[in-house]
Amino acid sequence: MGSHSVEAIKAASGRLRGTIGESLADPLTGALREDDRVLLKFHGSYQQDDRDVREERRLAKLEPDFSFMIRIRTPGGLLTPEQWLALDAIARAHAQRGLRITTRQTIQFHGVQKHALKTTMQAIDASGIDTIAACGDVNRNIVVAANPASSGLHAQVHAQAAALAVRLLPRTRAWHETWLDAPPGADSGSEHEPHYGATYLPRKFKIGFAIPPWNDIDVFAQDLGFIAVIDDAAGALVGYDVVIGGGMGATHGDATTYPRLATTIGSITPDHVEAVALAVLTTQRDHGDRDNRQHARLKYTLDDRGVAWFRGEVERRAGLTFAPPRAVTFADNGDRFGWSEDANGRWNLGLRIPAGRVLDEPGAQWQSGLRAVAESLLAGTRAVHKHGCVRGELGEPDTAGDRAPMFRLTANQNLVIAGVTAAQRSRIDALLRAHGIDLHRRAGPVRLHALACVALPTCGLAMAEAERYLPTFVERIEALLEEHDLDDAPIHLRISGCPNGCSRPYLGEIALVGKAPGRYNLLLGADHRGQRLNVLYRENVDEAAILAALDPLFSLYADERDPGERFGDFLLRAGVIAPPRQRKIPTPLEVSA
Ligand code: SRM
Ligand code: SF4
Repeated sequence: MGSHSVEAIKAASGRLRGTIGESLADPLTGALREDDRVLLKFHGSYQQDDRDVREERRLAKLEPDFSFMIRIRTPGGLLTPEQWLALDAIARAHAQRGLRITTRQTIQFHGVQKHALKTTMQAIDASGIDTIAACGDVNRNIVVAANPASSGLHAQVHAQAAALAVRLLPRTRAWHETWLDAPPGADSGSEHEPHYGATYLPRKFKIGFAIPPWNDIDVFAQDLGFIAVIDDAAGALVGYDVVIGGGMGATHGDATTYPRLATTIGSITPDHVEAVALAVLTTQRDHGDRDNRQHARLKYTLDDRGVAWFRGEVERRAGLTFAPPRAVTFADNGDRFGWSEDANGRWNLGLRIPAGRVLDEPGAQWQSGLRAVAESLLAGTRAVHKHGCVRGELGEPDTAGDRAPMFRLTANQNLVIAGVTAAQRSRIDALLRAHGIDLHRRAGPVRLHALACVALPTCGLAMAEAERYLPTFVERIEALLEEHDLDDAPIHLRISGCPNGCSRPYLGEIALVGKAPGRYNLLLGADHRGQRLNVLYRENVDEAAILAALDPLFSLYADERDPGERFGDFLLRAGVIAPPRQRKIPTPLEVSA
């Protein structure tokens, strides 16, 4: 659907209501009307169909096997054990394929039938969560460094992100009226949208908060990123470096679309986060391309207008002048696995969930195992932690939120079971072992860090498998690495089923980007810090060709790497790959030029 029609649908929608109610009530089809499909995204849901049976049903003259994906909104990925249990129950009652932890720290349900959409939304609401603005041309789920053990200032950064998430919510009550049958107000259909206006943003908009040295949210892939600047001596959060214009999406064969690392535009004190976020968002709202959705993300506005213009516009709107940035270097953009202790003396477990899919499988009962963990945490803490995590919040603003047991989703599709006592820790270990889901103890580094987007069978844009191919491909890579005595090499692998880049593949040391069934572009040489893009190495190749291309490179790496040198960095140093077009984040000097 072109930009003009999407813009027209938004404008005529009565603040995102459209005729979704009538579409839902139509018993003759499992689908929604076309315009309502566009609007449904703003409510956190996508109409999809099972692509595995699409052709078979077409031949049988049946309509596609329609169902809906629902994405909840969990700023910073924070869920109480009660909420985890509620979501688990929803998945079993109304969805297929369990729960799916996404690369933006939230959960998706797949396979919800049209007739069950409303009940499912109501069940989500009853758990104190909603799906407002989880998709659509608005600010999406805000991602925040996931592990409380990453910094003593973790809770403070989370609280700030939480406040921003609430501030940037659309004001329309369309979600409440459509799904909860809330009575219309006097202004229903024409609510004042102070930040968005009647047509919302030209495109999706993404914000992330990183806490160095960990870049587990890939801050340079965000439209707007805040990198915490911490005075270690004082143990204080002194500000944020602000980065803008990151994004992964591209289209095969269209050089006007490209992945881009965010550019650092300056530094601010913590009290300016909201003003800067609003200034960046409204600059993009007013100047982003509303004629061409392929060119509508902030990264293109920034490249078209120039960094100096954009920064000036943000300074004017926010009423401040940026200080020079600190230009932080990160240590790693993966998650950390296993137990670590945080500043509150609580234990946090980084738990690997392959491709984020929480589902019982032979030998690994992810869904039952995590349910058992949540139940056991609840049994121990019901007395002290009875209110749960209210929608839009990230726990209490003080450090109490970090002391209560929580399920923290990571932007690498994993889970941190957070804030537990030493006694709870051993109980959790036993439960994970009993359900065969203690992968963090058993898996090699490639398996631990690999990401794959959903792709087939639900994603309408997938050109090749990703999530379903990950286990096979990881096995092949592990076997090849073993032949070169590289079993311990912590190489970051990312697979996407198409160039939109939902697993942020352009930041993988090895990445496959789907081109056609069984065929991928092979990209190599990003760093492991999320600060350098990879480059195309082989185009449109199958598995045999991918492994044949990697075999000599692993051999070279085994023989010639410097101590501790990572695979992506080695490929660049050894001249195997040319420097990527946008090789690194610009230095402050380059920014001001
Ligand atoms: Fe994504 C579209 C899944 C993170 C870039 N993404 C889609 C859709 C909704 C397909 C569609 O439009 O019909 C996919 C639904 C598949 C399904 O069956 O569930 C989809 N994206 C996902 C998730 C579930 C991937 C995952 O395996 O975890 C992630 C959900 C995030 C969330 O919870 O909000 C997801 N998508 C991302 C990311 C990563 C990130 O945000 O850190 C990116 C790259 C960053 C960026 O935005 O540039 C990303 N998704 C896209 C794009 C390309 C946007 C662009 O600028 O061109 C599309 C296509 C589009 O918007 O037209 C897309
Ligand atoms: Fe679908 Fe492509 Fe995103 Fe994968 S990268 S989920 S195939 S849109």
